[in-house]
Amino acid sequence: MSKVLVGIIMGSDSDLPVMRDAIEMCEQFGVECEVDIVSAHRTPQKLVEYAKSAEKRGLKVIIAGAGGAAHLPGMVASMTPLPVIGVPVKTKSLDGLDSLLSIVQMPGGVPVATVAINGAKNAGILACQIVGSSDKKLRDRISSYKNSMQEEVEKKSKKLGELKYKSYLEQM
Ligand code: RP5
Repeated sequence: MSKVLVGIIMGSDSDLPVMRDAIEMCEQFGVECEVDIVSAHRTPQKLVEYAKSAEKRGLKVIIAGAGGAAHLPGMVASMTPLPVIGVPVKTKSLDGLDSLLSIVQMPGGVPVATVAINGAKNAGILACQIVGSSDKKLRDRISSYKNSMQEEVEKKSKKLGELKYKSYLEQM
């Protein structure tokens, strides 16, 4: 059994449809992750236990997603030396701007690497990149992912050149 290196937590199960992108990226790069619901406001004790035990349990990075008054990533970051990536989850009332501002405006000394609203995919990639800084094979897998994106865009660019924009749009 491989070691769990990335902890993915979220404030509510309602965040899971967004956070699944982070889980899927870890799976794609072969990085073992654990997934749990930890709420800064509804389960504060669990939050403390999770953050304080993360390093000892062997995690290397934590991804924390939350919406609204999104205190989870910052609170976790305040209690662990591990890097924390915050995912602002889009909300119904304020479109996730509330989540973004709650997560991104950390005071000096307690960083949270904040991705875009609903940017769980990038959070997953970034977590793998952090783990990959000491794992050449993982870095190679990330490089081939980047190369495949480049090839994809080059194909589209060639096709656009051939078809011209109207025909390209018609076949989209
Ligand atoms: C936050 O409150 C969660 O991260 C979630 O995004 C939001 C709403 O939670 P639910 O009311 O859907 O459980 O703590």
